[in-house]
Amino acid sequence: MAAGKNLAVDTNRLWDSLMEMAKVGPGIAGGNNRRTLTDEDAEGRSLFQRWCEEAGMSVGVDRMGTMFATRPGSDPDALPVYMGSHLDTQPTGGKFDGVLGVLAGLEVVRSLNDLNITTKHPIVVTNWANEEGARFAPAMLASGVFAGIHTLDYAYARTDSDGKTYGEELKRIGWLGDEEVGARKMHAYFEYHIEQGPILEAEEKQIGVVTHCQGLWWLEITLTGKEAHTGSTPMAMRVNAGLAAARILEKVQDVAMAHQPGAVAGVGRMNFTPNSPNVLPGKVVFTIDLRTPDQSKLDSMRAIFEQEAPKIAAELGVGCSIEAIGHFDPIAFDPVLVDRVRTAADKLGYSHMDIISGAGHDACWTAKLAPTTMIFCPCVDGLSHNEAEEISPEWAAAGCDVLLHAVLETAEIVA
Ligand code: HGY
Ligand code: MN
Ligand code: MN
Repeated sequence: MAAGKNLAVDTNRLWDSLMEMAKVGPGIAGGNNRRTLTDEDAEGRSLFQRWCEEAGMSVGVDRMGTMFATRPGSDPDALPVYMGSHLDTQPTGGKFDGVLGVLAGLEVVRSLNDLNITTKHPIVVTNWANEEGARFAPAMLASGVFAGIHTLDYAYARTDSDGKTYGEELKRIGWLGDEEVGARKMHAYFEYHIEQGPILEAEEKQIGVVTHCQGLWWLEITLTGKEAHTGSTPMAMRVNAGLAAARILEKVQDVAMAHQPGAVAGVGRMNFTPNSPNVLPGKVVFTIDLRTPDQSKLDSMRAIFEQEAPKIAAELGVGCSIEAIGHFDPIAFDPVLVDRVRTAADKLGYSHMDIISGAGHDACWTAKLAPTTMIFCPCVDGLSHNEAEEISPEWAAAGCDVLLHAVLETAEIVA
């Protein structure tokens, strides 16, 4: 039985939930600072759990702290259809990155309850732990363990800038669950997300039919120089890790431009030690973020830094080590599910276009386990990872309607 095209979610209820969650871990400029495994994250998790239970769902938690809220189906043996994203944010994050996908999943369930619809497959709404990787690198850590990319021990040992480990902090906030990570099997996975780029708004499209996600490398570079007085040390006697870092940073821009079209590269975090204004750094650590949908370009950009960064450092007598702390190759999402998203947008009369995701998502890892795809809505000026991140209630609801219909098509309405 197909869902009638008038089947829609409750825009105001979805928007109210987004605004309610935005009050948890507020930023300093209207966005959010709800970094993973902080007390604010714990508060957001409890709010989400309460809402799920009020909607009649049971909530399970795995040993990475990922939350799974289940709405039963008529066939308990049928593999569930999963929806989800993440409630953790960047330190200067917006109100919608990740949160929209989790709360839209909740809104789909709330709407199914209102309409008294029963599906054959159970439906699960997921809050993946530590998608952002801002506090504990790499990004998509919990879904990476779920997909067998990382071990649990590796994940538990990841440390934040204060030296606290993921495992300790998960226990401290009381969200260490008992489910084995990755034991759950999926019939399909849908992730609804803001585009985090300018294309849909510029093209005046309401829905992004996400066909692929670009590949990524995170290369952590550690440069070892010699601490010395910035005033009294002659220039010829310096072993200047800061200068080596500056030259490599310049190369990041050059390499991205040399791999156009479609490549991007940047550095968002750099730490100097001892980070004192009149001490030349003994150590500089920074992460190079390389991305492109083109596999050969992705491999080429990484190879250039593996060769060139040590050379640049050596010219200055500076030591250099490189650790790949994040990686996934370009992902093609499931064509059947992609077409269901496109068909749902058509049925609902929403304008849409195919699009490749510039940002990484937990869907990149679930795609290795089960048929997976994504839905995008536009965001104002394409801005994200910024407290001014903004969408409209209408944009939020349009994508949620498409999610509702694509999920129903996959979970099969029985009554
Ligand atoms: O880095 C990313 O693309 C995602 O926002 N974690
Ligand atoms: Mn996200
Ligand atoms: Mn993000």
